[in-house]
Amino acid sequence: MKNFCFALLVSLSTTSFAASQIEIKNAVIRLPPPGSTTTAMFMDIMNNDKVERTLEKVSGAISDDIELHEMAMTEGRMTMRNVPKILLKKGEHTLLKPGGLHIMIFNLKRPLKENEAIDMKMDFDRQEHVTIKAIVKKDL
Ligand SMILES: [Cu+2]
Repeated sequence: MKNFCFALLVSLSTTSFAASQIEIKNAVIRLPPPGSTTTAMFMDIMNNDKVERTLEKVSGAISDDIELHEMAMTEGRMTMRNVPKILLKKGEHTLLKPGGLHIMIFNLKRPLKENEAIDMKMDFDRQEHVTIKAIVKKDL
């Protein structure tokens, strides 16, 4: 039993080492106004890897309709649009924030509550998947 536990510990620490190349902090979801089923998620993604990485997909039980978005100038107006992936430069923080890159959540399946923690799955290149908890916050 002792050996088994040791082996388990080693394999767990290997997994967390591999996942730690991408570090996600301050993941938050904006509390939508009552009746609204659309919102956005923001966070700080640090790429500690020696190469450029990409965020490819975000999913979660709260919605089947989640997109990666960027803000862009179109005919003199700031608009948002869907992008296939978000580039994460090596050794840099990529900030997803209001008015910039963000994760758009449409068709929420249930109302969110302030300060609740929502499990979200982030899919990166090289088949790397990270599950995070995003906190629902008012006034983002
Ligand atoms: Cu958007």
